[in-house]
Amino acid sequence: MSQIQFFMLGGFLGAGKTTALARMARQLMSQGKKVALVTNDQAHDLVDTQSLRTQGFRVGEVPGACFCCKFSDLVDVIEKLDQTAAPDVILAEPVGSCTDLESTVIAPLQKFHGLRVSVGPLAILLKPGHGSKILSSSDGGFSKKAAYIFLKQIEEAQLVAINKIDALSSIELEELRSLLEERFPGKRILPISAKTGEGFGEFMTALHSMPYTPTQFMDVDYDVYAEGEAELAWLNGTLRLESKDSSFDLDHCVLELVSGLRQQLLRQQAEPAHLKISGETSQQLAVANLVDSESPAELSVSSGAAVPDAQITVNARVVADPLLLEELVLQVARELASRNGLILEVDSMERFRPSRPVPTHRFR
Ligand SMILES: Nc1nc2c(ncn2[C@@H]2O[C@H](COP(=O)(O)OP(=O)(O)OP(=O)(O)O)[C@@H](O)[C@H]2O)c(=O)[nH]1
Ligand SMILES: [Mg+2]
Repeated sequence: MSQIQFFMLGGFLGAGKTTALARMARQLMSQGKKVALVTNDQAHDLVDTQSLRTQGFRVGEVPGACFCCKFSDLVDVIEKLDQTAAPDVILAEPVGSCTDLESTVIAPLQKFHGLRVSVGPLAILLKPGHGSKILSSSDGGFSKKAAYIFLKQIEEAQLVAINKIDALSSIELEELRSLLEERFPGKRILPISAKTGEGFGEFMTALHSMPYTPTQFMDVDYDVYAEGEAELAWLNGTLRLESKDSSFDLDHCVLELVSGLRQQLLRQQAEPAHLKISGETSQQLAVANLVDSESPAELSVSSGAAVPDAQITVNARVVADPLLLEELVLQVARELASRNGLILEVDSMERFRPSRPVPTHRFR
């Protein structure tokens, strides 16, 4: 039996990991490979899983904590995918506020499951918006502790892909590259766009030609890491919207929700790391995103549909008090419902600060 190739693509919240994994999967599948994906986040009801499954991919999910703290769940998901889908390649997306992945996930996978799984290099996507601020020593809207996670992700990566170059001028890209080279000399850097595919061929070639090479394992101050993670409050909500008369525009609805929340967060000076809101029916999916306070809300998955009702899922990571975040989400949803003649029901609302990461394994 040939080994399953396992690639993990890290990077900060909203860097474009899910978008890139979908493109990677499509590219590998067009070469005749069987591909499965694994999503991971601190809570349940993940917009990423929904979005990838709607695109037709085989997706396993590790919800409830990061891969490092749920290592055996990750292994179970890999085994299940192996039995049910026999993939040649598994692409995995860790939580965007997670670091120390080499010593807690990559090296343990290789040591304990290296016969079945061939582990690729740890690659990350660099998020330009927050990245250029943090690398040029401003806080980027976060405290130094959350910025610490951002920098540690870069430090441990074998390959750093500057994503979203379609949205950067050549001067902005060169500035970002110089900041990276100055701070992390010798790091392999590639510019890509997960959205348009620019630079993707080189990125895929690099991933395949760079075997995972164990390092000394970087130092991580888990007190700072834990406080940085906790700063980024989680909110996971599921709501139902139903039209009082006929139907409503699903794309417009999720976009309006994200834009409304953006206004509220700006007012509160609460920096969003990534806010995702999906609208789903049995047939349709729309997803709107907000990746920082300076960018507008945008639609990443469009349904083009008018629907009588929909389930709305909110996944938010924001520097804010979780209770305030919940209040703002409910306020914006109520306002949207009353403006558009919709009935709003709140099915579930979970909000918390992620607890301290306690990895199952931590190789030193
Ligand atoms: N312009 C541009 N936008 C992109 C690109 N890649 C991703 N995006 C957008 O960035 C937003 C976040 O993308 P995701 O793929 O969900 O990011 P992620 O890293 O998976 O986010 P988390 O799972 O929350 O950590 C979405 O609105 C995407 O459409 C890109 O190459 N260019
Ligand atoms: Mg994602």
